Amino acid sequence: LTANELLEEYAETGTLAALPLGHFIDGAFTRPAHNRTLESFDPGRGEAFARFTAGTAEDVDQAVRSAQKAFETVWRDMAPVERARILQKASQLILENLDLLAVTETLDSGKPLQEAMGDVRGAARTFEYYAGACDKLQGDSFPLGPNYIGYAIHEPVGVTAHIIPWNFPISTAARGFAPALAAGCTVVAKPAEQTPFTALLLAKILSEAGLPDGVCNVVTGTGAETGAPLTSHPQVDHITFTGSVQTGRTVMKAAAEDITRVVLELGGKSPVVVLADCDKEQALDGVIGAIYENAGQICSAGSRLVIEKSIHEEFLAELVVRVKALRLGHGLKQPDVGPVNSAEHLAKIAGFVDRAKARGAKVAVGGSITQDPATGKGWFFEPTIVDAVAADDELAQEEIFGPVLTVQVAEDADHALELANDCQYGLVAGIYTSDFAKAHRLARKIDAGQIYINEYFAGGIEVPFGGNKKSGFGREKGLEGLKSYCKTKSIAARIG
Ligand code: TXE
Repeated sequence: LTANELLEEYAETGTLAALPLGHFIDGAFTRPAHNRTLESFDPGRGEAFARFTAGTAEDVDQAVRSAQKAFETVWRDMAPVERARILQKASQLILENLDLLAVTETLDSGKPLQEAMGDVRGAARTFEYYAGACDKLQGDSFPLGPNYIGYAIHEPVGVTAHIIPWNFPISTAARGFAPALAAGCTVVAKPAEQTPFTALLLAKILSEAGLPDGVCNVVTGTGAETGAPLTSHPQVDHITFTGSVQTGRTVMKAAAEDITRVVLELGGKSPVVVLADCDKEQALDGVIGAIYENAGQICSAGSRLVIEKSIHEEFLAELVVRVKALRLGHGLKQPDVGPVNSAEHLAKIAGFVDRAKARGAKVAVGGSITQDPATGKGWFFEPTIVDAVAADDELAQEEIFGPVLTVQVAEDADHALELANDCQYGLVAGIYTSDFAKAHRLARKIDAGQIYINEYFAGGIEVPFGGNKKSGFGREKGLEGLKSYCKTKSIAARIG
């Protein structure tokens, strides 16, 4: 299957029968006996374009058993350098399949093709990074005196479940699979029902890279029928969940039943603090990218601009000019801003803005549902800025997960800090200032898992990522992300 084959079929029929249909279990695509299917939609047109299997608890059980067997018989005890070679090969094959994966991601999620290509390159980089870490998972030794030996080793936790959201399907899959596999764990994943295809393709690519059968399995379906049986399966040893606070709570309760380890990466309402002494161009670019990339559907989107009063009017005027210049369109046409992922999600975003208008909000630009100007189709929301929002307004507190920027005006840096922290979430924060001492003071005091100074989304797979407060707990990425998939065993022996 190539990207061109997909594009030709899509251009001719508007659908894709060529995509894999079925789960990926034990090294092969499998269709369960019942084979009930669901539709996946192209958000850029608002129309169904492909079908996928609606998994059941039975399918999940088959996948978990396969992962359990592969863990015990082949993967746990494989020499780390051998695991490294497979992950490195996977990285290379992901890049060889760049176009196929990116086109599939764009059709399924709606995101602009250039962003999807960035996500696929990021997935390849993630496998490269963790390939390098496989044989460097060193333990420790303890000074117990001459008559003892004390040391600790890191063992893989076992079968890991990965519940994946629709906003970064391949990135989130790679971010979970690569460190889990590097640590010696096996995988059962459940992609979001809106975007099932790239996780399936990734599992197939891993298999082509030499991953033994059963080490990475993907079961598609809804949260209730497939996700819930996976997170409550007794043979699952670790759950990596990325999604909403509400579902995160349900997953944590399921994990509590069996005392299963869990990492929760939930939502955000992240502030971008822009101080009067910043480099204006740098800050304008940063603020635009922070909220309009992926149409704002990013857990770490910079959705609150906290701006120092003395530059508020001037900065906002310039932002509005730039927002008006953003081109909307179908993801395959490489627009500045693509559609949002579903009709329900579009309605949710519009609900936030309509309620704000009813409260008398100052909408500086945008504010309405719209369509692809080329076709009159698709689920689009205008890039929007709502100015001078009070700290207790729902626009400043709730995750909208769309292209809607909330502006909060701060008297000075101290007030900006207060506004930045006045929120239930604590995922990331951006700071724009030319005063490095001020930047680091704020960075220390803002309650968030990661801070970006003078470049929003700075850093890559090397940097640990995760939330504070209602944004969750546990860290992914970096070496800390690898440790999530390990359990430390300490061994102390008397030798004298
Ligand atoms: O999330 P859910 P939804 C936020 C964002 C968005 C809102 C709702 O604000 O508007 O959440 O999105 C699976 N047991 N984020 O409804 O339900 C589900 O099938 C196990 C932020 O899509 O959390 C999907 O695979 N799994 C976020 C995944 O959970 C279950 C990314 C996420 O879906 C399940 C996405 C269950 N009972 C949404 N119910 C981020 N942090 O980036 C559902 N799922």
